[in-house]
Amino acid sequence: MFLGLDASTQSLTAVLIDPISGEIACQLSVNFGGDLPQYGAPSGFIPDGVNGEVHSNPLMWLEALELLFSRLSRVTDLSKVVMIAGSGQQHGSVYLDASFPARLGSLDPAQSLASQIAPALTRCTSPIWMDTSSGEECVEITEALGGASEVCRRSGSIAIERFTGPQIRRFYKSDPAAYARTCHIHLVSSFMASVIAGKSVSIDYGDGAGMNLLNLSTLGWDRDLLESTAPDLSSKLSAPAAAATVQGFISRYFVNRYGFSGTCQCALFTGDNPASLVGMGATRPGSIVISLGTSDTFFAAMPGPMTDPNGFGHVFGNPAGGFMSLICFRNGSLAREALRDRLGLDWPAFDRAPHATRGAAGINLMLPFFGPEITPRHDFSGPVLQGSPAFESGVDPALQVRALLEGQFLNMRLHSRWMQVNPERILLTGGASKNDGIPQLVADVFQATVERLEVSNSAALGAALLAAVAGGHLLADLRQVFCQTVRGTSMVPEAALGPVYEDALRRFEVLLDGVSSR
Ligand code: XUL
Repeated sequence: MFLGLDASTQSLTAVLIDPISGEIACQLSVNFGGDLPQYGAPSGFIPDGVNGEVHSNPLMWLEALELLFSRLSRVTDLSKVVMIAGSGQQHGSVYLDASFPARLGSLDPAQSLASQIAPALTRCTSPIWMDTSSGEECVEITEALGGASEVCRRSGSIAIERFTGPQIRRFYKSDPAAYARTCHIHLVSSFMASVIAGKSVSIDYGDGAGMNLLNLSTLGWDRDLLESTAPDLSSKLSAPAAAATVQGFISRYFVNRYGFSGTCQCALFTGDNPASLVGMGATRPGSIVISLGTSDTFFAAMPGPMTDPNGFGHVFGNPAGGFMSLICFRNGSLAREALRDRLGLDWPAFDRAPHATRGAAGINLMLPFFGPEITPRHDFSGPVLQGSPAFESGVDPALQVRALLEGQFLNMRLHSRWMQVNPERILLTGGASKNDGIPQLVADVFQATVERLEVSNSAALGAALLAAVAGGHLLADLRQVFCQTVRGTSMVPEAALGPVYEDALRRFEVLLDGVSSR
């Protein structure tokens, strides 16, 4: 059996697959807020950060790993797992001193991971992808490289606040002594893989491309980007490598504590979005994936390298080879949750709303941003509404729910134009894709057929498939078995709504331009 783990913003998820029988043997999650309330991170990050800082506690991720393995060991025989791979929320970083490899190599199964790794942390919290604090550092890196287009040409993205390079620079500037003590900088993905492999492992091309440090032409760290980010940075990063490269046997710690076999191996981890591309069976160009998570992401395998002239889109390594494009929207579930709470609805009522109001005359517009947004970049302090009095006053909550969702997908349509794809088929994944209301709305806004896969944990499934690939299975065979769309659930667009949403898109753009230029 092959185990895939996904360390996302709000939870750590395991998917265990058996490629021979074609079965998913087990799926389990640990929710950081619900299962580990002692870390004070109800949504997986430490609330109330100042100056745009959003951090998380890496020890919480370690404790979640132990809880997940102990739950898994109760329902399945972990000695049957032959390979583990995984994914992590992208861009988040972990800072460790010279003792990290030795600590990993001599973990005592009688003590917890968190207590044994904690002394190696040179920064006790980890900036994650929601962090917008490194604007100044982005400007400095951009100037040092001679402009945004040069940073983009090399790394696939302009300098972006949440990307790891600008975050590293901010750490170096704010605490140079702690930076100097740091000998290993890891992404969430490579940190978790290192712990499982019992040694400090590499960063893969998929997640590494989210750092503003990887040169996409050479697939090595870019010397000029490293130098303009922080001194001596190359010595703190291990050489990048392809996802699913086998790293060696699992640490004895997990063999002794949770019953894994000593011959179980560990492969490199990747980012959650690249893993999701694999889990959705979308590693070849042709389909667009929309993932509705804490952040919403819009991504696709790329036929050739192409960058976003407006700087919102990114190019990451595709774990199956080549590249993928990605656009991230910060106000994903965060905005849906905020509106649900503001209107006093529960999730079932929220999911029914777009269905109930389908075909309502006229499109009310909502700029669906309840906090700072990265696509487009703007410090929104709340949504902007334009429409009928019943809509603006909120007397009919369903109208607002519908406008929020329409606004989210119109914003996606607007900001994915640079990809020059007119998707005929959209694969939808993530919690909010389960009921029919939202998928039908996506089909109508994009005028494309929307399909869903059986497994909603697409990143963890993708990681499990990558583990199987590392173990010698062919991705094409695995895709046939594990990435089938659910029959009878595809949503066909209503053609009459095509011109309606064309018009809504134009009005949305005008409204957004007016607000952004203020
Ligand atoms: C992608 C991004 C988020 C995180 C968290 O660039 O920032 O999607 O990967 O899921």
